Amino acid sequence: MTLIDGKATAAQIKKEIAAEVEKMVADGHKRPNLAAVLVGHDGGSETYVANKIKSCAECGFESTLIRFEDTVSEKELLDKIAELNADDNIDGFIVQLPLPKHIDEQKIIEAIDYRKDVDGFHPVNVGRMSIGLPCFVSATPSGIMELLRRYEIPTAGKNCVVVGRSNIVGKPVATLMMQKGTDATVTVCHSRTQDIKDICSRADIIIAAMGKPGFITADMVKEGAVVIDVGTTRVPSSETKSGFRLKGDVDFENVAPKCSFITPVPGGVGPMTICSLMRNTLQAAKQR
Ligand code: L34
Repeated sequence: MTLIDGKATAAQIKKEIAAEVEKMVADGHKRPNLAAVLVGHDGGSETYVANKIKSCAECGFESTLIRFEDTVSEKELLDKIAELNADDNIDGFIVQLPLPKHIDEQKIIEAIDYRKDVDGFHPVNVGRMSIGLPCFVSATPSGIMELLRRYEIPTAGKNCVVVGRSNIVGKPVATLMMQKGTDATVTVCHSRTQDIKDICSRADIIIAAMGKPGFITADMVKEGAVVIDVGTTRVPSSETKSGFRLKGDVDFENVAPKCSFITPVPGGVGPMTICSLMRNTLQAAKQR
């Protein structure tokens, strides 16, 4: 069993990005600048956005954090997005999800200029990705693909089962896995799927992205399978200072011994998500 080290891989990629940025700067270009909009004080979002801002510094980027209370109106948020769209200093920006219930997430996503949409959530980017055109690919799916590439995990003709059908992970990662060049045979399972255990147990590659801690158990996993765990749910824990710990969608302890490759939580897909965002931001800066 090989443990896929997302943290180390992300650190390596950030070094590569930083080297490229220093070259750009030496050539007289300005540093890439990423803005992040954070609404409210959700614990997970706070951590993820803080990690993104920290990664900007590691990559030699400028960053701008814009905070709103969770009472912000949709109009105020849309006004800020219009401002960021027009701001020449900002190469790309994200609006961290989830947003409070009174705000229409889709409306927010569609207000972002797709050329600055480094999250790759805008329908233009999603559409371009789905037909294999250059675009911003959303960060979690592209981080997963990068891990498969860097660990030289074969995908062509393999049975890949994606569990979860969200717009930000399940759907795009299924699309990427089936694309020419990757060539997996993809099955997507979700909450209404029948015989999910049977389907998973035939998979060469399982990508678990439904946000149900410990859902994928050892009896669902074939001997020698590759397991990618996208879940990061906070569960109560008496063993940590914070009072919680992160748990993936995979019952790691019992599944890992059966796998050829597996990602841990934390330290697997999470850090790669952030590093893909850095890559997209660099690309945005180059394109402008
Ligand atoms: N707009 N919203 C927008 N873009 C995104 O790309 C995200 N996502 C998801 C939630 N909402 C978003 C993230 O940033 C999930 N996500 C994310 C990012 C980073 C990490 C996890 C999820 C991460 O850094 N995970 C670390 C542990 C962090 C901790 O200590 O809590 C890990 O090792 O898994």
